[in-house]
Amino acid sequence: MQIERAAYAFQMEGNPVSCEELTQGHINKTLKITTDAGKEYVLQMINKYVFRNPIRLMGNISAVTEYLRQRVEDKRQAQHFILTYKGTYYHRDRNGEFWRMSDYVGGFALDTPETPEDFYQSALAFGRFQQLLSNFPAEALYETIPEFHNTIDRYRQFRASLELDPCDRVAQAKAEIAYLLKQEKIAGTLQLMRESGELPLRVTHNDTKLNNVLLDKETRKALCVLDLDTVMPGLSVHDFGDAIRYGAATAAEDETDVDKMELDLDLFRVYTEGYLEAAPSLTDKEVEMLPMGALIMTLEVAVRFLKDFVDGDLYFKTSYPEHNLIRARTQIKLAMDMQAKWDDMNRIVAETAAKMRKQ
Ligand code: GN1
Ligand code: MG
Repeated sequence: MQIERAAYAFQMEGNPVSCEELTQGHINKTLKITTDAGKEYVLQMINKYVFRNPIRLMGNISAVTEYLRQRVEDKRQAQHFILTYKGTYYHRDRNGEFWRMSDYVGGFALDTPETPEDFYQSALAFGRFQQLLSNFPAEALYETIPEFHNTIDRYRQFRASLELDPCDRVAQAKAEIAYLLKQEKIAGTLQLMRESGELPLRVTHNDTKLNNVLLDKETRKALCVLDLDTVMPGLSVHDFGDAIRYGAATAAEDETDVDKMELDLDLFRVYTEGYLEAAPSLTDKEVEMLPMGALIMTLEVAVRFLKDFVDGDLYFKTSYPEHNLIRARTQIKLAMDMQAKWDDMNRIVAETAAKMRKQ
C-alpha cells in the first residue's frame, strides 16, 4: 500500500500493474514498476539514515540529470527522473519517507569486468560524465557528505581514533598503522592542490565502480552512469582513482591473501585510454595527477577501513571481527604495489595523453 501510494504521486504514463523489487543496491529500497501503458519505472525509497537531506540530494540529482539530458546524443545516456503531481522530484509520504522515480532503462551492470572492453566502457561512461559536466557550476551543488575526500581530515580522524583506541585493537594493527602514518604527507597532496586551486573543482560522481555503469544488453556499450547520490563538488582525479582502485585491482577489496592483490597495469592503461578519450577537457595538471589519484584513493580507503576497525566497526558493514583490518591490509598491499609500479603508471598516463593529443 505504501509503495502503491508513493507510485501514484508521480506523473507516470498509465496505472501500475506490477511491482518487482530490484535487490542489487545496498542503500536504497528499489522497485521496478510496470504500468498498463507498457511503461517501466524505477521507484526508490531514499535511505535517510545515510542521506540526511533527501530534498537537497534530489536537488543535486535533478540539476545534474537535466543538464546532462540536454547534452547527450542518446536519451538513454542520462537518467530521467519523473516529476510528482506537485512538481517536485521527490515525494514525501505520511511516514516521512522520501521517494523518487525514474524511467527504467533495460541494461545490465557488472561487478567485475569480464573483458578489458567492459572496463574501457566504464571509463568512457565516467569520462563522458565528467566532460558533459565540465561547464556545470560545481560549487552550486550541495555536499551530500561533507569533506568526503579530504584526506588530510581523514588522517586527523584516524589519529584521533588511534589515541582513543576504544576497543583495544590498535595493538593488532601496528604494522598497518605505521605504514599508513608514513604516507600521511603524500596522501594530503591532492587536497592541498584543491585548496590552492591548482586542481579545478569539478562535478564528481564519487562512486565510480564498474557496477554503477549501465551497459546495453545488445551492444555491451556503456549507456549511462547510475547512483548519483554522492554527486558533489570534488576532484576528477579522485573519480579516476577510485575506479582504478576498485576495477584495476587483481583481487577483491577484502581478499584475505594479500599476495593476490596487485594493480593490473593493462587494466590501468585501458581505463586511462577511455577516460582521456572521453574527457578531453581535463587540464594538464589533472592528467599528470591521475596516478596520484589512484594511490591516494587507495590510501584513503585503507585509512577509513583501519579507523573503522579501531573504532569497533561502526561505519562499514562487516561479516567477521577482522573484516575491516583485512580490507585495510589488502588496500595497503595495493597501494604498495602502485608505489612499486609508480614509474609505469606515470609512463602509461604520459603515453596515453600524447596519443590523444595527436588524434
Ligand atoms: C562505500 O557502499 P559502497 O560500496 O557504494 C563507501 C565508499 C568506499 C567503499 C569501499 C558513502 O561505498 O566511499 O570507497 O564503500 N561509500 C560511502 O568499499 O562511504
Ligand atoms: Mg554506492
